[in-house]
Amino acid sequence: MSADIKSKNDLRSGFVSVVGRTNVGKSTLVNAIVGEKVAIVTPKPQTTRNVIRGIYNDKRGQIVFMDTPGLHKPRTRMNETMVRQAMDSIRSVDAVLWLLDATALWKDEEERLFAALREAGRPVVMAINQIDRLKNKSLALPLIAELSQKAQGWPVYPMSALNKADIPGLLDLLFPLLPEGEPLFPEEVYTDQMERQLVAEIVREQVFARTREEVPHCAGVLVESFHEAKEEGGRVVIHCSILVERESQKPIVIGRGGQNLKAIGTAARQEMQRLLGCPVELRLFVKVHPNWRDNPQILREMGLG
Ligand SMILES: Nc1nc2c(ncn2[C@@H]2O[C@H](COP(=O)(O)OP(=O)(O)OP(=O)(O)O)[C@@H](O)[C@H]2O)c(=O)[nH]1
Ligand SMILES: [Mg+2]
Repeated sequence: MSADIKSKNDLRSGFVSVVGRTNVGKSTLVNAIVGEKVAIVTPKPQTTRNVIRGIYNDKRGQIVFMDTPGLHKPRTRMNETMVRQAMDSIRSVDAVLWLLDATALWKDEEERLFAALREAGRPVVMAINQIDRLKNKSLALPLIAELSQKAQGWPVYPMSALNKADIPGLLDLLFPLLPEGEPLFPEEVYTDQMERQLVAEIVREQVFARTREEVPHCAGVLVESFHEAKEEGGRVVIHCSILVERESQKPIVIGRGGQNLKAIGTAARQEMQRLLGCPVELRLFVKVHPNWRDNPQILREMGLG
């Protein structure tokens, strides 16, 4: 057997679902591990709405991380789908990375997830994230002890997704949990998302950043058209609708004199240009669609069906 073939047999590859309560830092962590912006991140809960794959490679093999919507109490069909997708993911993966919040360790969501994980029987790593937000580092010790007691053998790893130095130790815990095998995706692929989905998410991130209270949660983005550049160096023309649920939300998104929508468009266009590597013409339309989050057809169009 040649050395080359032997080294290939030593590779490990598989799927790791990243789960946890909403807002604990799952998307931040997946982006940090992959080294690319796979998923949008905002300070608001319920940011991630569907399962997004972010792919990490090193000489040990490949981990396909599945960033999932955060667990919360769902009040619409869309939110039910979000939570269901996250819970379903734990049965089909090689290992689960459960992210917890150092400043609020254990709530109802953790209790439910714990029961589901024990039933699913997949290997689990528990990571206590946002450890940097503790006033004193020594405060982490009782949290680790508390979780270790519950965990029944699952490793407990304190970390901050904002601290790159914490990532290698986490990967060391995950790789041994994966089966031996060749990478599942080519090395240059870092996500499974299509350009259209990435574009919709870029707009949604700006809507989240520039609206408050219930408005971001009631907003969704549909890519109405995406026209490739006709010639080399030409511009991509993208039309997106921002759906809101009530008439009163429309002027909030648009802002006085259209200023807010303009800011959303400018920031989103700049990021699209970086992503696509060419000039982008972006048109945004704000539409009222009562209860779209309970509308199966719209949810399917958004990939949330
Ligand atoms: N201080 C600190 N902030 C963090 C850390 N990880 C994430 N955050 C912040 O927490 C907020 C939520 O992060 P996300 O990555 O969107 O959280 P999420 O778990 O993906 O949230 P959902 O998609 O809503 O479930 C953002 O403002 C992040 O910048 C961390 O380790 N330390
Ligand atoms: Mg997220």
